Amino acid sequence: MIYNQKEFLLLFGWNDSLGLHQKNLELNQLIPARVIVEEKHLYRVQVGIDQTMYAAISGPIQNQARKRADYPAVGDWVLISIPENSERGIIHHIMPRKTILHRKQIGSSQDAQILSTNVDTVFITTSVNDDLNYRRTERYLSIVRESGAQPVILLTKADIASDIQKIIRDVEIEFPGISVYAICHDEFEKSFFLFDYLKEGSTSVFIGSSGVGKSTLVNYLIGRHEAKTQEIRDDDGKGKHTTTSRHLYVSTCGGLIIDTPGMRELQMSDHADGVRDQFAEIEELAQKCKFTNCEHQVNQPGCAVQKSLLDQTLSATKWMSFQKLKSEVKYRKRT
Ligand SMILES: Nc1nc2c(ncn2[C@@H]2O[C@H](COP(=O)(O)OP(=O)(O)OP(=O)(O)O)[C@@H](O)[C@H]2O)c(=O)[nH]1
Ligand SMILES: [Mg+2]
Ligand SMILES: [Zn+2]
Repeated sequence: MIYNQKEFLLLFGWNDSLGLHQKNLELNQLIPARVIVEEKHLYRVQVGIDQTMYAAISGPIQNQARKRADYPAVGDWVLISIPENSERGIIHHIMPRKTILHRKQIGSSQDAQILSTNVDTVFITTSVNDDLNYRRTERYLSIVRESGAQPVILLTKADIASDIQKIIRDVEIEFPGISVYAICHDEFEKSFFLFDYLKEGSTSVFIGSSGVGKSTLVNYLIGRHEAKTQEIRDDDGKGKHTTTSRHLYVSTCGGLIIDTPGMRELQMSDHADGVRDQFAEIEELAQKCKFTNCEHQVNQPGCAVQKSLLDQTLSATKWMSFQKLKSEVKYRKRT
């Protein structure tokens, strides 16, 4: 028995355009549900405020699926039926996705791995210990920009920094236009900015390396210790990959939050557009070089990039990241 349907739909971010889509499909007899956990071809879906169930994909979805994106992912709205006398639902349709956060699968497969869908805000979570790495942050930014979601840089473990305000300022200078916040597990309750993002009906996801404290924050935000957390390794300060699957929760602020496993590496492959977007400033500069085939090397005559590097209007780290990302994208395009 499904109760509180309307309240559930509001809380979980259902909207009029999804309602219209369902109507146009003439699938009004099916029940909207949101995927909260993905297991091996079995999905835990939310169907009511306090009601979840397992659901499997229908035969037609299975038969027609060609790529990863044809399967449901955490964050998806799906339409399900619940066969009589069954505790398991059947997913018949995946609703259009507002945003898709993905990266390339590690290994040989080039099929994009979906990290989550229908996300409004992506918190790029990085600890202020050795994990803080501008180049990695830039890679994260690049995939977030391509997803259509809003990126926010979240610096964790502020307590271990000697001057957190300076770190915030440095990161802000490095990533102009991106909001940067610092948090600390002893003072989560002072992180008022979170209310601005975790509004009812919205979905946010925390991504970042293992051990930066994503699940610690998620537990605080859901008001209970449900997500497993674990100390980082002594020798190199890296996490132990404690969280092993993505999981969507309702936060006490009202908004939905997704905890994710720490990422081992980010492959850029398909993110050429994201790279371009993020480095628009450099692309623009390059247009001003004297020669259209300018390679922007030192001593190249009339090179606007080199000129900006010299007078420091372009940061050297940014230029290096740009070159590195470009060569990665080029490399992936070839393979
Ligand atoms: N000093 C300090 N430690 C923290 C803070 N937040 C979390 N930690 C600790 O960092 C360790 C790792 O935290 P987790 O929440 O498990 O990290 P995670 O990002 O979820 O890691 P994965 O699930 O492996 O991706 C735990 O021992 C936490 O207690 C903080 O603000 N300050
Ligand atoms: Mg975790
Ligand atoms: Zn040039």
